[in-house]
Amino acid sequence: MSESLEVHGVEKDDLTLPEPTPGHFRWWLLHHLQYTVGTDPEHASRFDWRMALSHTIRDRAMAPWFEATRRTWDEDRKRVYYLSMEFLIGRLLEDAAINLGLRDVAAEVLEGLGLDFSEIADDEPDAALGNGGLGRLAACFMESMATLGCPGYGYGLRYEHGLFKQGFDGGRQVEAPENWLVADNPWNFTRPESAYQVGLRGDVVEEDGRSVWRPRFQVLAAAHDTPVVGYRGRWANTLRLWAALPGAELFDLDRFNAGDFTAAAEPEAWARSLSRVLYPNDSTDRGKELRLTQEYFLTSASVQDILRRYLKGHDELRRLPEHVAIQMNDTHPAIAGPELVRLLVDEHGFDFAAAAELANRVLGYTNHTLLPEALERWSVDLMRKVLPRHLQIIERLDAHEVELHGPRPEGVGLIEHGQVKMGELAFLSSHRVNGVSALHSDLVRTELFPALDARHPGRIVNITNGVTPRRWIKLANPPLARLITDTIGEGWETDLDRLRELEGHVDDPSFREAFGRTKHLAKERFAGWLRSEHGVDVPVGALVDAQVKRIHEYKRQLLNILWTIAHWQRIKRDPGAGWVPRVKVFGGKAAPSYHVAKDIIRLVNDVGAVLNDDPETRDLLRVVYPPNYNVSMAEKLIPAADLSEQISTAGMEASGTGNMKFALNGALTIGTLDGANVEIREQVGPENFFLFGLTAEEVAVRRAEPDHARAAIEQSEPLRDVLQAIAEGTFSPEDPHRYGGLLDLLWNSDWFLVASDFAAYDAAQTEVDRVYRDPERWQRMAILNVARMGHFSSDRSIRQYMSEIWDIVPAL
Ligand code: HBZ
Repeated sequence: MSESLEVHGVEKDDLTLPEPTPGHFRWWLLHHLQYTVGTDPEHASRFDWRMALSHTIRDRAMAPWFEATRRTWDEDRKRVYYLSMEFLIGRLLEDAAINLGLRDVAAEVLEGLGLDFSEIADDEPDAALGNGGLGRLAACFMESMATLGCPGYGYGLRYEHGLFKQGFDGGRQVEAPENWLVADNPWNFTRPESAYQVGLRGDVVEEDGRSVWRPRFQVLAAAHDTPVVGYRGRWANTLRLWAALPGAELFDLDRFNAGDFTAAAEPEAWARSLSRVLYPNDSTDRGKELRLTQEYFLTSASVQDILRRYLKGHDELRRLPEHVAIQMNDTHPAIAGPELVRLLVDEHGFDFAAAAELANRVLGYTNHTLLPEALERWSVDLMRKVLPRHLQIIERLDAHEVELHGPRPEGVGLIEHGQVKMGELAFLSSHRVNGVSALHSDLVRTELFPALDARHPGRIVNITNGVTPRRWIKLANPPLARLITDTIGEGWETDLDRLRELEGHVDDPSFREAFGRTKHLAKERFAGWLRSEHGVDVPVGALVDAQVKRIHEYKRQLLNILWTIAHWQRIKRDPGAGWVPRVKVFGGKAAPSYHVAKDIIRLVNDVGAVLNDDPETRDLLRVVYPPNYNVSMAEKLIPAADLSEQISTAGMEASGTGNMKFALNGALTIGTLDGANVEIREQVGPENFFLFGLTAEEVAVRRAEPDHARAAIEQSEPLRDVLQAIAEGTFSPEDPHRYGGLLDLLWNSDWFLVASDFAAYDAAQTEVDRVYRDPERWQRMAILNVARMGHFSSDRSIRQYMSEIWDIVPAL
C-alpha cells in the first residue's frame, strides 16, 4: 500500500478524512445519499438512508483497516486464521458505529434530519451465517481480536441463504429461505484478485515416484471481504468469505449451442451450490456429500490464500509456524491438516514427515460438542470419490503416528469401520486441542479422546468461551452501559474485570434505583417490540423468564414447558396464593428434519395458546414464543430478562454463551452444573445462582438404572398431572394424541433425564419465586451477577488463545 501510494504520487494526507464533527458527518451522509445511493433527501427511503449511513460509517473503518494491514506487513507479525463454517455476525451497522465512536454523532445528525438512528439500524437484515453458539462465538472472537490488535482473518463461506427464517403455522415450525443478499450489502468488498481454483474428485496417478492428483472439476473460490473494526477504532481485521463460482470448463458451450440450455448450465449450478446455503443443523450433517465438499471448498481456498500471503513476504516455508496459526472451529475444516500436507508435499517438494510436523505446529482444533451425532465421520468411499489424494494422506498420517508413538489400542486410529473420523484427524493434526469450558475440556480428555490424550499428554487445554461486551452490553443495553460508565468511569468495555468496582455500590440506594430503572426500560422496550412486531401484549412488571437457544432435547425446553404447565395447574387450584406474575419467553429454531424438536416447539405454542387465553391465570402466567429468534432478537430480549434458563442435562452443553450474556445483563440463572454454568456460578457466587439437578457423574449413573423415568414420574404428583393433561389433549383438543410420541419418549426412555430432574427444577423455581418477592434481595443478586461476570469477556478468551495456542502478541 505505502509503495503504491508513492507510485501514484498520492500522499497519505490526501486520503485522510476530517474529524467527524456533526457538520461534517451531515455533509458526508448527504454526499453518499446523492452520489453513492443516487437519490435525494426528498425521495430517500429508509433503505436509502441506511445505505448512505452505512457508507458514511464504513468510510471511517478504512483508516484502521489499512493501518492494521500495513503494520502487520511492516512489522512482519504473526497472523491467526480462524477457519469456520459459520459466522453468526448479525447486523453490522450499529456495531461498527459504536466501535468507531460514531453512534452518538450519527444519531444527532439523523435527528436533525427528522430521522431515527435505531429505526434505520433495525432495517438491516441479520447476516445469519450460522446456526447457533459455534457461529456466534466466531463472531465475538473476531470482534475481540480486532479490539486487542491481534492480526487475524476469519475465513468462512458467503452463503447466499443463511439460516432459514422460522415461522409458525398453527404452532408448527415452518421454514422459509433467508435472503440477506437480495439487497445491496454495503459491508462487502469483492476481491476479484484473490481467487483460487479448488479441485474435486478425479484420480491420483504415480509419476516419477510422486503422487499426482488430477482433479476432475475445478471450482473457483472468490473472496468477499468485510472489515471487522475493534473498539475505539484502533485496529481492524478482515472477515473473508468465499463464494463458489464455476471454473471455465464447467460451462458446456457445445450443449448450449445445441440448444440444451438447462443441461449446459447444470455443472455451473452445481459449482454455485457450494456456497448456496448454510446447512441448518447444529449437530448432524453426516454423510452428505455436499457438506463435505463445502468444507473442503472453504478449507482449500483458505489454506491456499494463507500460503500465498506468507510467500509474498517469506521464501522459507519451514518457518511457517513462526508466522501463521490456523484455528479450526470444530472439525468442519479438519481437512486443513491433509490439505496443508498435500500442498507442502505435492507442490512445494517437502518430504511427508516434515510436512506433517509443520502442519501440526500451525494448526489448533477447538471442540464444541461431545454429542455423538455431531462428531463427523465420512465414509472412506465418499472420501475416495471426492478427495482421493486426501484419503491417501490421511492413511499416511495414521501410519505415521504409529511410527512415531508406537502401536496403539484398537479404535484409536483415523479410520474405523470404513469411516474417516474427523475428530481424531483434527486432534492428530493439531498441536493444541481445546474444549470451551472447564467441565467440557475435562470430558474431552476423559470421555472423547482418552487414548489420544494418553499418547499426547498436554495437548488438550481448556479455554472457556466469552462474549464481547461491546455488542452484548454497549449495543444491546445502552442504559446499563451508561449507568456503568457513570458509576465506575470509562474503560470497562475493554477491561471487563473492572465491573467488580460495581460491588462497592451494591448498597447505594441511588445506584440501586438507577439499576432498577435500566431493567425496567429494557422490559418496556422488549414489550414494545413484542407488541409492534408480533401483536403480543405482556403484563408489565412481570418476571421475565427466558430460554432462547436452538431447540434440542439435551437443552430441555421440554422440562421448561412441563414445569410451566405444572405452575399453571397450581395457580388454577389456588389463584389467590400471591403468585409472582411471570412471562415465559421461548425462542429458537429446530433443525428442519429434527422431528422431536419440532414436536417440542408445537407443544410450547399449544400450551401458550391455552394458558394465554385463560382468564383465571393470564395476568399471572404468560407464554410467548416470538418466531425467528436471531442475534437481533437476542439484543432486545437479553437486557429485559430477569431469569435465564440454562437447564441442559449435565455433561451435554459444552459451554453455552447465552448464559454469559444474560448474567452480564443482570439476569439470574436457573441452571444445572453444566458447561460454563459451573464457572459462572463460581464467579458470581453460589448464593446468587439457582442451582438444581443431577451432576454429569450422576447423569451417567441414573441413565444406567432401568426404568428411571417411570420411577421419577411415579414419585412426582405434579409431573404426573402434567403428563396426564397432555395425554388428555388439554392443549390439543382437536387432536388429543398429538403428543403421544413425546409422552412415550418421556415414560420409556428419557435419555435427557427430564423426569429425573423435574422435582429439583420445580423446587428451584419455587425458590426463584420466593426470592423475587423480596425485590431488594433480587436486585442485590442481579447487581452482583453483573459485577462478577468480567471473566467472561471474549477478550479474556482471545488473550488465552493468543498466549496458549497461537503464540501471538497483541499489536496494541
Ligand atoms: O458451541 C455450541 C455448543 O453447543 C455450546 O455449548 C457452545 O457454547 C458453543 C460455542 O462453543 N455448538 C454449536 O453451536 N454447534 C455445533 O457444535 C455444531 C456441530 C455440528 C455441526 C454444526 C454445528 O454440523
